[in-house]
Amino acid sequence: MFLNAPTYRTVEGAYLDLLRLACQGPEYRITARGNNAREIIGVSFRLTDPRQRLPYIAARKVNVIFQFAEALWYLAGRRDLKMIGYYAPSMRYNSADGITLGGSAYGHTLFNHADGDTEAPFDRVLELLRTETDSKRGYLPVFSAAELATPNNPDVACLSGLHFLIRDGHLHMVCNMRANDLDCGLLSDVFSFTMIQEYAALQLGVELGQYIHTIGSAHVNDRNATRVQRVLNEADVRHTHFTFPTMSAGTGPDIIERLLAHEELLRTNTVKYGADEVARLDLDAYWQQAVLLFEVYRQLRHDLADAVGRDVLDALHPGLRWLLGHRWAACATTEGRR
Ligand code: 5HM
Repeated sequence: MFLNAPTYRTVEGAYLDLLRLACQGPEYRITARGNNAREIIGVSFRLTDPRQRLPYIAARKVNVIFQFAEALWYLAGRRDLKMIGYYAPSMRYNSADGITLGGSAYGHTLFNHADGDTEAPFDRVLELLRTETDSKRGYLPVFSAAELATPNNPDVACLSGLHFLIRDGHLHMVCNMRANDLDCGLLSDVFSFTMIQEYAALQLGVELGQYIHTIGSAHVNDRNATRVQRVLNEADVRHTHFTFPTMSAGTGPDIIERLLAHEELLRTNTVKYGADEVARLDLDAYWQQAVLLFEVYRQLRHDLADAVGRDVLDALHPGLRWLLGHRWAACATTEGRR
């Protein structure tokens, strides 16, 4: 009987198996909005340790700076292109007005009150779960029917909704996606959504539970086929793993706001931070890591650094340093490239 989603401890195992499935036996070949892709309909997986949200595969070159930026952009309930477009310039193409994102600004939908309400859906769901712990109603819809009514909508939400369930003192989350690009979208989506789950668990004062990811259209675009093959080849011969740390207990809206104030100063090149200065900031060690990542990106983008400051790289978690070293030559340290 295989009625349950297959279980993995880390996102890396699920990601690799989905790529294998799409490459070895795609159910369909599709062409949608100009993209040729291999597709499987209706897949899911379960992560028992949703904190292990990063894969360590050199051929994939994950952009962990963007991933942190996107997770924080969501948690802050934002939709401005100004911030997220700095970390992912291609997101400009999804913006109808060049100023904001639409359906894909999931945090804007989750963390701001909807028309006709005075509270954000996220806060409503937390309130519900505080009063009826076993509730099945902790659902946060993201995709909206109104998106279908906009002609040539460049940005229709791929995330249908997030479902929070507290069972045995753990916050589990089921994520429903109408569509997911297995190579490009899945990793940053799982990264951000599990950060939202961990953030919610902290607000509720419960343990982090399992993460279940379900996809309607799971696909790999043909233009990414060569890279996907390189990823699978590497996975056959090499395994690297770093343990991702636990989000700090005090994390809440105040910390996110303070952190994003530093992010803006770095993004606009108004400040430069050495590792010592970051260590003295009004943020705990967990979130200082995000500031260090934004300082790395400032050096890459504004200073056009050939070699990012060694103090900043040394202060980073070894897993983050490994990912940076495989993405940008300017971040490669002797132990960063193995
Ligand atoms: O034509 P459509 O709206 O489905 O194109 C959006 C593409 O971006 C799809 O390939 C979808 O799977 C991918 N995507 C993703 O995987 C997009 C977003 C942004 O909403 C996302 N994950 N978060």
